[in-house]
Amino acid sequence: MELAGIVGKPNVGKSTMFAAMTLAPVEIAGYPFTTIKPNRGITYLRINCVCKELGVKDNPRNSKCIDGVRFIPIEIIDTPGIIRKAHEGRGLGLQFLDEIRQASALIVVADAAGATDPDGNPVKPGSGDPVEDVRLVEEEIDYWLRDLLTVDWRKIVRIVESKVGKLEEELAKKFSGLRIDESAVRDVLHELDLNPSQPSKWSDEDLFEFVRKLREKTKPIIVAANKIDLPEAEDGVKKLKKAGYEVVPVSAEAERILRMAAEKKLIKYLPGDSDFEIIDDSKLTSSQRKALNLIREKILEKWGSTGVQEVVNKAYFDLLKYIPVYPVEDPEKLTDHDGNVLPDVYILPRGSTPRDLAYAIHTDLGKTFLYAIDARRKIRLGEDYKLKWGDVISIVAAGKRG
Ligand SMILES: Nc1nc2c(ncn2[C@@H]2O[C@H](COP(=O)(O)OP(=O)(O)OP(=O)(O)O)[C@@H](O)[C@H]2O)c(=O)[nH]1
Ligand SMILES: [Mg+2]
Repeated sequence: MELAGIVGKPNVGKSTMFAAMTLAPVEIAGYPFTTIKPNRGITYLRINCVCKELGVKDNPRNSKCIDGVRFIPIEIIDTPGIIRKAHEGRGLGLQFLDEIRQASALIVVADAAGATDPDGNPVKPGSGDPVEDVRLVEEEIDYWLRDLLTVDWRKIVRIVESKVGKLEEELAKKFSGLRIDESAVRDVLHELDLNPSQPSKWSDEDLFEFVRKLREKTKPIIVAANKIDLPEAEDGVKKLKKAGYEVVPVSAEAERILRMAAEKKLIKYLPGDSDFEIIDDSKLTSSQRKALNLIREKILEKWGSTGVQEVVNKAYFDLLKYIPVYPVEDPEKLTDHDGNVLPDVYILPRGSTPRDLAYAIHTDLGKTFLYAIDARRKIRLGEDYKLKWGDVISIVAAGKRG
């Protein structure tokens, strides 16, 4: 399952967003370092399911389908707050970043309302700088990566300069636990024009620049500009966008309230919806009614949604450019071997082929892959066919169909 990490300065709303995404009961409080250990949970990407277009009733297995909306699970991790010099041990340090080494994307939560100082202490809204919230986190992660590399740097230099191994290979080996491969390493070495045969000549700045670029390439970030329910956030969102970040305006607290109200069957609301429906008005207390009306007026009508669903959707579908694909065994009935209609959805990087899909389902299926059928058009696909958004694919493998 894909993994996304939530990182950020203390007290910006990381755990609130995590709670809204997962409905897990986690600690939330208005002071720094409330979270001291990472929280893990499951959240979902939201897409329009192909069941509607194909006019079938589906029986999802690895995902959920609610009123024609498909929800695809991903793993999400909420982490403790990061402050400047965390890599030197300030605050809670950075050890906990080990837990998000495998993340495909990072969600950096910023306090768009500027209601916290650089250490996460509450201040008058509008006085904190949300752009600094993101920069400090990026830089601390870069120091963390640099320090990881520094531990083995002399060994790597020796291996490379005695021609026992190549720098690309050694660096890729070093970072393989971080989902960083040799081609990413090679690209960065090339872009920065760093000499791969004499790493002993690299300066400290070269090393830092190298990990910075490597991080940008392999762990793209999306900024969740939180607290848009506060008026000061409007300016903060603008500043973050101007700084060039991929920004989603968010109210984690509003999403948490809506999700909990939906869970209690007080309202009809799916994550990512632009409005909700009150199921039975007589069941609401007057303060609940007031809170819901405020959310509708101040967030949904103004910003289009609470933004929380958009954060993960944008990370996977825009930033990482993944596409959803539906594998089926029977291309006529669109079922698996148990007769479930459109049972599964997989998300794959754009440019993936049916063989890549087979490997994503199971290594054995990848190895025995023969060809694939486009179940919509009922045609056999060529070896180099690039999968498209919402493709329904039947894989034919040696010895079995899967
Ligand atoms: N106005 C507003 N406040 C929010 C929002 N989301 C979270 N908060 C508040 O921000 C404070 C911090 O929330 P947490 O979720 O604990 O923040 P955190 O980033 O996990 O904090 P640490 O675990 O200490 O790093 C709490 O008082 C929340 O109620 C939001 O969307 N709007
Ligand atoms: Mg927290």
